[in-house]
Amino acid sequence: MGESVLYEVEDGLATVTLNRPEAMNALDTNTKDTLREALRAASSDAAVRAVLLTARGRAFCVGQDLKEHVGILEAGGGMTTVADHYNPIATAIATMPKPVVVAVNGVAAGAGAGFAFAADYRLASDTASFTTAFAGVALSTDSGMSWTLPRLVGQARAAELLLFPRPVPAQEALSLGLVHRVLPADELAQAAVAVARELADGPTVAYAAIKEALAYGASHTLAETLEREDALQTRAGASADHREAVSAFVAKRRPRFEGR
Ligand code: T3D
Repeated sequence: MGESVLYEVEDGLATVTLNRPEAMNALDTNTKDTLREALRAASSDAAVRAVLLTARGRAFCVGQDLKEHVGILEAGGGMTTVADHYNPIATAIATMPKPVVVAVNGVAAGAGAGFAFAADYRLASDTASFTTAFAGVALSTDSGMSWTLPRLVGQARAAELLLFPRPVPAQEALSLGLVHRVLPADELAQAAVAVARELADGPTVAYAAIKEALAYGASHTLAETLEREDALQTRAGASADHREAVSAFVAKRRPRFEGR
């Protein structure tokens, strides 16, 4: 059995691959530890300008490894994994200062769905599905799902999906706004790399500012948001990529962004 999370960086694109296909990429302690550290590495590495999160096998990720979890419960262990893993992982995805693309290749359940919802852009295979799953095992929510899900589908539908967990097929997920694109299974990987590559070659400072502005605007007043937009636009406007984009526009050529 190899590493449960693969991490590779090529030309500014970090690819993080869940690699426990035999366990439907269930999140055991080692997988959660490794995923958290991979995302932290991507976040802090200035050479990384976009992140692609995906998985091997027929599932994307079925959430907490319940087979490991039952052992912890039987041994009288407390629940520390939300603080130790799910919160840092969801935070790393949502606050990554570069775009995060997720390629959902199969079922995404519980925290697995939560990780996908925390990302910036979601592509799904036509064989994929999403289930909140938590209530099915008598849990509430984690991995930021109570924050992301209502923002994606609205409060009423979020409540429905959390109270009555069921696998939502990819096409329905598309119409609900849970994913941006659905592709035939054999086209998913290539399409996801193309999207992630475009973002990795893009204006990284502006992307980080866009992410920060959206997150800030979601929970602040208009006046506060305008003030933050001013600061963020000033930051983006001072970037080399902004100067390059404007020069390229005037010269009628394609810009070449360097991510600074
Ligand atoms: O402390 C804490 O734990 C808090 C943190 C919680 C975070 C969470 O993520 S809680 C939510 C945990 N996940 C679930 O409850 C999902 C449970 N799984 C399912 O509902 C279904 O398996 C799926 C809808 C995801 C997929 O259904 P299907 O029909 O495609 O597959 P299956 O036949 O149910 O499962 C195939 C195998 O995967 C099976 O193993 P077996 O019988 O072949 O040995 C099944 O037990 C295993 N599996 C599926 N989900 C998990 C799992 N094994 C461990 N953990 C799982 N989560």
